[in-house]
Amino acid sequence: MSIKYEVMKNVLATNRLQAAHNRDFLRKRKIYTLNVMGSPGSGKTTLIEALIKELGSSGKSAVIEGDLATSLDGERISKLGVEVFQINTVGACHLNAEMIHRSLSQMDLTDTAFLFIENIGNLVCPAAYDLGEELRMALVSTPEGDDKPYKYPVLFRTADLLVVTKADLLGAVEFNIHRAEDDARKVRQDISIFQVSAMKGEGISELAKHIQSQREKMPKKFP
Ligand SMILES: Nc1nc2c(ncn2[C@@H]2O[C@H](COP(=O)(O)OP(=O)(O)O)[C@@H](O)[C@H]2O)c(=O)[nH]1
Ligand SMILES: [Mg+2]
Repeated sequence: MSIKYEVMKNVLATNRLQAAHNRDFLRKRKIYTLNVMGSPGSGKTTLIEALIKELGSSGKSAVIEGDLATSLDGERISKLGVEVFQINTVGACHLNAEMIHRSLSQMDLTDTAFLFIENIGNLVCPAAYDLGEELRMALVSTPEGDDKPYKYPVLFRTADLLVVTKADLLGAVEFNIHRAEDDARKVRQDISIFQVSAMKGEGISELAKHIQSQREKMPKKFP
């Protein structure tokens, strides 16, 4: 019993060290990094595409795409002309800091201002792993149901931002936006909340402005 506990503790401690190293590397280059988490189909790739376009005038973006298999999302994103690195975890249900470290060493990040990391689609495993990001973004799409922040508290407790996606479907599905927001604030009092429809372009400029302003607050000096 205690042996299993020790193993998990060591895995997370090693991940934390690697994440701190990634964070230093990225901060030194003033690259603002976002860890995008949510269920499969919650709209992660579509939101990243919309944000890259919206943020275009504020700086270059790059993307690390995490998927179990295929490079479908990586190919989608690369059509926008940005640097993309596709990771296939071959079964693992989350990205870890070592995977990000290896990706960073193979990417051209010259003049990159924003780095989006699309995590593996689920609301459980990614929560435990710091990747070295500045901002943790948790997505809930309206068709998934408003109970997700209550049912998956660990993810929302560690998230800085709740993004309710597919807001254009609010009238068509039963999703109580107040319940989702209240539950998210119960697990993380200071969570910022945005409602967007990447399909209709609604809420994207507000979210992009928030990301830009957070980047400006990044620490300027490092040891
Ligand atoms: N109605 C609606 N559908 C969306 C929106 N954003 C994404 N989708 C659709 O949701 C599906 C999954 O989107 P995708 O971005 O691939 O999700 P991911 O698996 O989380 O990366 C696709 O069919 C998208 O067209 C939105 O704002 N509104
Ligand atoms: Mg995707």
